[in-house]
Amino acid sequence: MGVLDSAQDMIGKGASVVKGAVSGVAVENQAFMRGFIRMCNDGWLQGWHERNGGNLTYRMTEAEVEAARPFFYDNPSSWVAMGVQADNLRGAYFVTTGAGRYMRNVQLDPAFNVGIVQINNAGDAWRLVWGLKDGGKPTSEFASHVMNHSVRVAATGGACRVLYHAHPESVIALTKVMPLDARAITRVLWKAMTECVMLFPAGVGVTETMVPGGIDLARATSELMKTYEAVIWANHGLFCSGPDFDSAFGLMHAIQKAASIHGQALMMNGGSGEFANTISDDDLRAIARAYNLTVNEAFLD
Ligand code: 2HA
Ligand code: ZN
Repeated sequence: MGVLDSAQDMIGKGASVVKGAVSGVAVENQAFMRGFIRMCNDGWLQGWHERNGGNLTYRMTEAEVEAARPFFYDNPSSWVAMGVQADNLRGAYFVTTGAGRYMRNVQLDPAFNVGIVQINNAGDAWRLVWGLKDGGKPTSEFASHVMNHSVRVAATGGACRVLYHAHPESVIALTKVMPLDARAITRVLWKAMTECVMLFPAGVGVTETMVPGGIDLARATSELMKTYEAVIWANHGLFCSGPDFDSAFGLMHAIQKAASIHGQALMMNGGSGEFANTISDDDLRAIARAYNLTVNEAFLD
């Protein structure tokens, strides 16, 4: 082999080695993961994620799974039973925040704080294929997320991909002073600002005060999620769904803002909910008509 041949050989090898190293974009830099990381950080900056509060899951597309697959663990974790049967999520892959890990830290170290889990073909167990380094597990609300993904996937013909849980304070405060009734709370939120009925025309569901991370909370939420895109957990927070990060985050943001406006208006009004200027039921109907929305009539007077 001449010098030239050997040099060509080296370049050839070098090129293939380099190609191997860069043939895939690191999972942390892929668009779905950048969106996930950004949402965690945005929620932290909003003040919705004290300590390890809140959690986020995202159902990946097939193309995203294929782009991430070269970086999956050679040896995934063993299968862990979920105690949940999700027939329409068999074989699905989810990005999930980690139990006991902090939204605040996601941006600094995604592979420690976030993982990718695969659901088995029976639809009743998960295993870790990427991230959640050092023995991490999916969020304590993972059963709730999977059960609710299953319900929202069915309710939206497969459009729903994101479930987001946070502890927005004005929403939690609202549940201390209002009857825990979907109609009563939805009406207050719709009437806080004119955009609300457009953003959640079905209204929001509400649960009682329940044990966080428990199967009862998961079940109660998934019953409500057949109807609503968002469910308030009394004295705890809010659970929102959506087809993408922007809409799920936006829904959380809008409901929190509406609750905050209502609380401020009550304070300015000496605690009375009889406001000088309010949004009437006819106003709500006019908005729904103008934007061709199917508003939940049962929540209108
Ligand atoms: O992930 O918010 O509801 C921590 C929680 C549990
Ligand atoms: Zn919580």
